[in-house]
Amino acid sequence: MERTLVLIKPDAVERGFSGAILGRLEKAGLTLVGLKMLQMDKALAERHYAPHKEKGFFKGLISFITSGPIVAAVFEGEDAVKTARTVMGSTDPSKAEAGSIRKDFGLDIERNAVHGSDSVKTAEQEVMLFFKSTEIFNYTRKK
Ligand code: IDP
Ligand code: MG
Repeated sequence: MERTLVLIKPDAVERGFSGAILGRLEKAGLTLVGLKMLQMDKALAERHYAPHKEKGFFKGLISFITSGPIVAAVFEGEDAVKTARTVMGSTDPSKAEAGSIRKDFGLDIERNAVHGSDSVKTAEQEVMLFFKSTEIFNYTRKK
């Protein structure tokens, strides 16, 4: 079954939206199979965002993502990667779709409430970066 990594970013955690965001992903049919709270250090943040290291916003992004605790979650389901990103909406909250997580909870293009893996391959790598295999659970979601 496909898995994806979700991070609830410091802006959303500190504004009390963690539960609501997890709820939206569950409501979309995804199964929560891993969950933890942590504060990313610079090394983890730079690894996670390595594909963006040449971008002008990289330094600010590292500083933001390490600025406070985050919630990391693994969600599983058919098309989990795409489903999670659809529920999250576009990167820039001001352009995100009505009813999306970023539209409702994001502040600006940087402080946009959530991260979601962008492909199945990236998801596998990102899940491993944040979770040990024993921290991911197997169960059937009931109706
Ligand atoms: P995504 O999170 O929708 O996949 P990416 O392009 O992968 O978007 O960017 C990663 C993260 O970097 C975004 O979620 C956002 O926090 C931040 N970011 C993206 N573009 C900008 C920008 O133009 N200015 C500041 N931060 C940005
Ligand atoms: Mg991305």
